[in-house]
Amino acid sequence: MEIKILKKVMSANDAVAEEIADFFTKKGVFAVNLMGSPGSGKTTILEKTIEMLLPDYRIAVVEGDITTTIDAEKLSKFPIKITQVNTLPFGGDCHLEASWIKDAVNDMDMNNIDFLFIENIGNLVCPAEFKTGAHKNVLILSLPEGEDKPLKYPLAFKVSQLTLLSKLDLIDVLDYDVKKVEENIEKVHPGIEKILVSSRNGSGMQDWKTWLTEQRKLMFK
Ligand SMILES: Nc1nc2c(ncn2[C@@H]2O[C@H](COP(=O)(O)OP(=O)(O)O)[C@@H](O)[C@H]2O)c(=O)[nH]1
Ligand SMILES: [Mg+2]
Repeated sequence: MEIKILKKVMSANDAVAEEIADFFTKKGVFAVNLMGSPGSGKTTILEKTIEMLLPDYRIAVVEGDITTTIDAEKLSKFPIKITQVNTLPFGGDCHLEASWIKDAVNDMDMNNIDFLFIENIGNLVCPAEFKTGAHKNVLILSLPEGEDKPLKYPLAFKVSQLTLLSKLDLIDVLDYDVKKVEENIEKVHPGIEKILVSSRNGSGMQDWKTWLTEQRKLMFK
């Protein structure tokens, strides 16, 4: 019985996700869902990404957090549209549901927007289970989290099209094996793209920008 209810919830979410994905496609909005642990560097990457994409592209952001508007405030210095979604009023959920994204974008004028970035709630479990309507899922795994996380949290990697391995600048102080983490990612999602980045020293950030702009072109060619 319980399983039946869960399936219903999931399929209802999938239906809304499909509806808003179509809406984004019709509007020419390329929507990217950023997932990762708390502190993996999602907001900092978003900040650097917005800096790289402005003024050539028009940007909107949906910021997800259980509570607070801290991340949205960090991004408020940019000439972009931002809507904060807090899940505390809905019971403090650890993921964003498609219907909340729908409400959030209904509050923004999505005409003349090139990129929508969704910063999902920080964790490697629940966000992977709920489609948001984004065209692409990007998983951000920071080096300090360890090489084994793809094996422990496989779904987040399976549902993503790109892994950003973040905080590359810390590699020398960590006893970190890039080859090992890449092998572990390959085990759970063979062929997934991977880019090593650092928001601190900018390495890999041009490759990430190229990925975004190329994927957008492919979507709307
Ligand atoms: N060394 C280093 N620290 C970073 C990098 N990116 C983010 N941080 C730091 O990691 C912490 C968490 O970053 P934040 O962007 O808030 O992560 P979020 O919780 O995933 O949004 C902050 O103290 C950032 O300054 C990076 O590339 N290198
Ligand atoms: Mg954040």
